[in-house]
Amino acid sequence: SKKPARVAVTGAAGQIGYALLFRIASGEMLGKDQPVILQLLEIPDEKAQNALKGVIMELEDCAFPLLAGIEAHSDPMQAFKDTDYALLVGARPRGPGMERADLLAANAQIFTAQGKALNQVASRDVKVLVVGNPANTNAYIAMKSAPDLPRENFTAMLRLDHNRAASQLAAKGGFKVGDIRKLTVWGNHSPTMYADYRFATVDGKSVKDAINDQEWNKDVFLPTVGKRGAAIIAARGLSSAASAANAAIDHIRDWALGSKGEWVTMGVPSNGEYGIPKDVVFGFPVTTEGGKYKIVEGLDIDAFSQERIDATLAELQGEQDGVKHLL
Ligand code: NAX
Repeated sequence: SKKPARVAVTGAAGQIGYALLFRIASGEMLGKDQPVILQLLEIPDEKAQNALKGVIMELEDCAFPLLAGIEAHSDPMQAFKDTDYALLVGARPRGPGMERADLLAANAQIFTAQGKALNQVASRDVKVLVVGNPANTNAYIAMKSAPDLPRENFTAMLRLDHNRAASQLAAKGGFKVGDIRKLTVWGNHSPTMYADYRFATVDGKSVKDAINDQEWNKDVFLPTVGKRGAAIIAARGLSSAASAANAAIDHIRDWALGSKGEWVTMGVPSNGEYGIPKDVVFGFPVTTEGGKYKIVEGLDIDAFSQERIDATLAELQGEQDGVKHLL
């Protein structure tokens, strides 16, 4: 049987963690033949560590055949030791009266420390997914703090936005959601993201032509996808967790096991594609194969799309400028 993969998850006692860990342990992320060792990180706070113990008890009680080990940690240097995958879910949420700059600074501290720890102790091939917000900027900070690891191994989660967009399109066009191909979301994981279905197809036919409604795109689709997180908070009283965990599973599964030629959306450091400055962690359409992703190049960017891409890029650069002095 296969050698177990080491999977580190931060924020493991949080709500996304609770929706995520059981699916990783059951083989939904890395395959039904791939044993995993979970290396779980929580803050040292007693309440968080106790909650983590409870989650671990439940993981044990599932008797997952693929779960080859579980570790609880409060120090990233231990949690990231030899890890093959790092899902950075834990982050500092915005507290009452907290300014945006404070939020960026608090997260910069977390992701600088975690980037440094990954740099020192993780597998040299570690695949990193940042879920904790602001996800793109946190991924950028971790990447910059880990100069000895390949920069392309640091990614941010745009997959929830991608999946939300797919679901809205399916409802509008009467498609099966699983039949939609070549959809993407450009930019920042924030309401400025640009979900783009100009290239999307169902059974080889254009989704844009089938819907043929630019007003709906601009006035309904983009705001609905962009504000979906807020709509879920308003309805549930809690932020999206199961759908976020599901997107994290999709992201890593496709990266590790391949997308078989299909496009998926990942937030990845730019190499200059589409005029996005190098190293900005940006949502792009990618295809994946053999554990590597490749940005889909050569797509036509029309005036409307360029405007949207510029806006989400400007927001991201503002975030990056806000943390540069901390790196
Ligand atoms: P919770 O507050 O339920 O859980 C977060 C957990 O992280 C807590 O248990 C906390 O103790 C822990 N934590 C905080 N700092 C840590 C650190 N330095 N090291 C280890 N653990 C730490 O939040 P949850 O709902 O699980 O959301 C987690 C993060 O995902 C948030 O930042 C949230 O904004 C972000 N999201 C990102 C999404 C995306 O698409 N990229 C969508 C969903 C979600 O909103």
